[in-house]
Amino acid sequence: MLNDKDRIFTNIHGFQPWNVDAAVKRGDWDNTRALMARGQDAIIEEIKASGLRGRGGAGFPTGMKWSFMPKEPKPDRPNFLVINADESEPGSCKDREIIRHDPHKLIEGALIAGYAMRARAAYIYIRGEFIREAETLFAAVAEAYAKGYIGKNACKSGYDFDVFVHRGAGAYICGEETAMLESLEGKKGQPRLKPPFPAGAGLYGCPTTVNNVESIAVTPTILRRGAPWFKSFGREGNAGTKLFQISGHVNTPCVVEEEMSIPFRELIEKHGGGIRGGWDNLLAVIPGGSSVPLVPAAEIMDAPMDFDGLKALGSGLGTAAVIVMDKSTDIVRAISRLSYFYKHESCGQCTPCREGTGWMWRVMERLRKGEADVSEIDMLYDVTKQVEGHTICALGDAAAWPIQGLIKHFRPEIERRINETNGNAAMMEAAE
Ligand code: L3W
Ligand code: SF4
Repeated sequence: MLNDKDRIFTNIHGFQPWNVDAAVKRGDWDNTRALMARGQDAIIEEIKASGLRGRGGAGFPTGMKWSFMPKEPKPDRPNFLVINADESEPGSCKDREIIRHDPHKLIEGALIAGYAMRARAAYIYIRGEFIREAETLFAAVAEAYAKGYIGKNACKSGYDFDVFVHRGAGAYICGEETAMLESLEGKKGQPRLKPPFPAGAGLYGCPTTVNNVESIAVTPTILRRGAPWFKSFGREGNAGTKLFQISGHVNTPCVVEEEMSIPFRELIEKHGGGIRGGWDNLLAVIPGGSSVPLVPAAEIMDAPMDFDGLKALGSGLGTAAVIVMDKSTDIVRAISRLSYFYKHESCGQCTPCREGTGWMWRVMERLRKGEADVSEIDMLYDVTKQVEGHTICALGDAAAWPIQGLIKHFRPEIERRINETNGNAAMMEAAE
């Protein structure tokens, strides 16, 4: 269980101002030059040793990702850092809070990470709908320039580093790292085939690291307090503290920083105020944002909330957006609504996703209304398997997995609904 003194995001609820003077009082920008003076490779090694894994959904080791960047960039092929602030995953709302209330942690992290990976500049790509957040971020970046923290000779380190804020235009797919790069280049936001990974050929074809806002914002504190401190939280392979976003049928929905691997029940008791109507009323949980499969109540109760614990349940930590559903939830309707979201957000460039998301949503709607035949459940499962793993980016998988989770755990409910509708129709026919 995390004590207040071990929280990285000390202003995540905005009780104090976000501005640079308040941030400095909280410990940000404290002798950043000395952190940089440790040297680029030492910083990367420290982040590797901390066990930090990417906070954007995939959990890729952050230090390792930085180490893929060329150590001697060519003048005509500079290294770039791109920070993914296109937070659009249904249920996710943590990067928004960092930018609203603690933007200097992100900007200081950008400088340190950018320096470590020999990047010339950082581009922060912020979700188009985040209008107030973008205003805050632009203002915070201007403050950092005015103080000499970034720009020429950043923090008097002798290193020149620029930070650019780029606003998105409302497409979920631009949160996929290569679609984001296309969008930054002024093109239509459509994912690229990988490999090459951005580390080999990213923004304008140059070596690029794409990291999530939270991954970057925690790095200054890790360096100040040390890798062993960060690693002391969570289980092996799942280190650190984490921003959990608890929404849905709990008594007190919130964004909270907790120790990784905290059991689900403890997380909800301590921060979510318990389940609405009591624990017996819990139906299921989507533990990592809409792209990961749901987990039924009985299975998640004692599960450690981390990458490996949730993977073992056939789901994932994702962005740690914990969506709680009680027994009043129409679970088939909920998943059907998610299917509509993925159909709507598909960029349309590959056939299994463009056509498959539409198919999946239409069959989900038939199941929701109880109009389908029972045999369509297996047919739908087949379609999800034809989409999964056969697309350019992970959106195809993300559209398939929630449906697979529904069929795996709630098949009797789907069948009940179909039988009830058929039974009602038969009764009506007999009555006529
Ligand atoms: C160099 C290699 N780099 C992997 C890099 C890669 C990327 C990172 C992870 O999807 C997931 C998705 C969503 N050489 C490399 C390499 N990399 N191998 O590591 O890569 P990957 O492919 O495992 O994941 P991804 O395509 O980045 C991200 C899931 O996150 N998600 C949340 C999404 C949330 C948002 C939001 O709200 N902003 O988008 C939730 O589950 O479904 O599975 O950087 O380049 N050999
Ligand atoms: Fe576009 Fe979907 Fe293909 Fe991703 S999987 S590239 S969103 S069509």
